[in-house]
Amino acid sequence: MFEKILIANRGEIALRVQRACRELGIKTVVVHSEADREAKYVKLADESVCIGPAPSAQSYLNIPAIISAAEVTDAQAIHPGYGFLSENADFAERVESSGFVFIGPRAETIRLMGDKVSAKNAMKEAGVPCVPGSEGALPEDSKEIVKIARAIGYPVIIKAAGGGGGRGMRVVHTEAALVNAVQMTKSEAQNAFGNPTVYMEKFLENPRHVEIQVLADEHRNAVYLGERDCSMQRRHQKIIEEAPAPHIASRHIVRIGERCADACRRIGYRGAGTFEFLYENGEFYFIEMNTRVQVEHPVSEAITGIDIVQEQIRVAAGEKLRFKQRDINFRGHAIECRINAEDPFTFVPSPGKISFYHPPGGPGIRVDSHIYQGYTVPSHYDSMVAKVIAYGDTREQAIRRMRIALSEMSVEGIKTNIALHQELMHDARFIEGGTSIHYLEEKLAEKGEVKK
Ligand code: MV4
Repeated sequence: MFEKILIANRGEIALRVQRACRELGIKTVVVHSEADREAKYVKLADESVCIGPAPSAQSYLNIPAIISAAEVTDAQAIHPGYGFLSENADFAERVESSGFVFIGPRAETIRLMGDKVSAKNAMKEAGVPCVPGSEGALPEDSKEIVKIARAIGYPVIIKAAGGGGGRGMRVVHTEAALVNAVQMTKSEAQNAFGNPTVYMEKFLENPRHVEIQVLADEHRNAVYLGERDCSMQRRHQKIIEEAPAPHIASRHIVRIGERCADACRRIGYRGAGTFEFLYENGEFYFIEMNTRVQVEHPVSEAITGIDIVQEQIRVAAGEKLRFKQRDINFRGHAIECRINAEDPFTFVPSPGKISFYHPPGGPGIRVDSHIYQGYTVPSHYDSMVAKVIAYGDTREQAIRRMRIALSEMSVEGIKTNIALHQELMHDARFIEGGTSIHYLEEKLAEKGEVKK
């Protein structure tokens, strides 16, 4: 096992990784920007290194500074967390070529999944069901493009190979709009990602976002840790995630989960990963794979009892997975609410000093957060300040516990979205379960609180 790990991230996930390291008896180095110098998790680490000024381009994305920090502190491995450099194949490569272990998949795998066309091809080949669409990239010839769209049937969606997470997409409803839409998406893709490659899919009008968590080692062992429903989102920002996904029979999860684990073995996947699916009319359609630990990993930890971050570290050190699929039992229900420092009506970020903080607690409640009374939420980064995870034997119990937790929780001095979560925990459609990716935006539009 490693003796010392460098954590190349900030906020709650830097603390989360630190806790996993501590439990494994591993020393930690936290790198931080000038804006995060006073953060408590920085002081809790065994060592810390300032890697640059507040803007992430000069700190959390500064590859040479992070590698140097690993060198001067004698760390053996680097955990990238989520966001920032976590899915940057060049970073993974630089980490490994500098003699450190990258806690994540091989650089080659990150690159394969980063290109959405090659990711989809690889998954199709591995037997994972995908959204019907073009065979790989769209050709140049307009007539060919029109033919492909006719075969798929309208509406279709044009997506950039370099995109993902909602960036670089355009829905097309008619043949008249098609060729121009492809040209526009290509030129935007060139500007945004330096890659004009686009592909086409059938546009699913009202799907849910259901993802499968996997864990794999270097010895071709792979398991799935069930699914998460992440449909409750606004502008591609998830705000509530839960596991299991309401109203999906477990035999369907077993079938798709086995496919994902099998795909991991075939491509030689290593570490934690997520297969993202759209779920509509009882079918799963693969869209993208995430090659990092995700924000919402705690709900899967809650229903399986497996510490995903510790397992990431173990497999990065070359260990074999300590469990087979048959050893994994799914039990109970977990819901995560992302608490953001933002105006609950306009969604404008609300950084600043936290004048009072009282976190919730009690049976089945977990809070993953780096904040404390007196902490100043910097304006330079993501607005998420805490995750509240409620676990119960049933979904109803998890909801009841979440309501209590939200009512106990108090964050003053900045605005937060706690009131929105409290409202959603009493929303009839949420309580019913199984709402689509459009539900939250429709609800907010009805309330007249969305400024477009
Ligand atoms: C789609 C889709 C409908 N049909 N693909 C958006 C994020 C990116 N990961 C894929 N996305 C979508 N792809 C087809 N063929 C609808 C979305 C989508 C979406 C997906 C997941 C979660 C939230 C979303 C919000 C809007 C659109």
